[in-house]
Amino acid sequence: MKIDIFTLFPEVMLPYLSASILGKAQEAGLVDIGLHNIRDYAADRHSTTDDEPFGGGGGMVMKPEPLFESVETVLGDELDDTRVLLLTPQGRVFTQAIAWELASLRRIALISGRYEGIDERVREHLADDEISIGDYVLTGGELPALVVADAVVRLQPGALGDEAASTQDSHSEGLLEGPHYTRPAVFRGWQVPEILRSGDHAKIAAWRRRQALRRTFERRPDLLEQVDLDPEEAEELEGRQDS
Ligand code: JD8
Repeated sequence: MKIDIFTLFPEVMLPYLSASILGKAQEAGLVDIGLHNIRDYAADRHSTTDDEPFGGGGGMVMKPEPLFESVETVLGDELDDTRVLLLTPQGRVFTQAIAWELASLRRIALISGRYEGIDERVREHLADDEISIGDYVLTGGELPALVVADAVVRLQPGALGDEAASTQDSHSEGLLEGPHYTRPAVFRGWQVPEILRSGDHAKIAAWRRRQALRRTFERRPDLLEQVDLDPEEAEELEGRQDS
């Protein structure tokens, strides 16, 4: 898969892209991430990328020309075969389902904006889709682009070690994870649940499933609507409503 990122701050994104799972996946040849400085595609002597808003008001607006020029130059005749995504607070909220959808594409482009806003013609005529990573306000689209890249790259086949297999299996998908423990078995008097040390793998799997269901029910009941529960599980959670 190929991911191109367009930003005014490639130097702040590079260290994270080079380290982490994103760096490993690139070294393994699972993904090729291109970083492009939008300023390099500004036409004027001062490489201007922002300007005052038509109609007045505070703040600056990102100019359309450097954005169109950078994306069209880098993508060339692949523009039509690339999903161009704009990261903005007005986008549809990023979910694991969107991550899976993007992970299946051959090529995506992520546009990270800055300033108070982006010229509307970028939304209308350059981007295919607009994504927000959540309902809080950041100063720019760099962190959102890294978040999307991370979530998408870890879904590439072979991107993680064996640990991936267990968290990507359909069984636990859509649920919050239950508790995890490691050594020591007793820490400051706090015991690891006996069942996890019993060696009974069937019982352990059943316990983990119940823990995940309970935690999801307590903290994120909205998530359960998307999860396939078997009849016994549904009945047990039903019973919890009154307890
Ligand atoms: C891109 C500029 C800052 C946004 C005025 C200054 C995403 N979930 C998210 N929260 N925030 C962003 C985001 C914020 C951005 C830009 C993404 C470009 N800003 C602006 C509007 C209000 N501030 C985001 N994805």
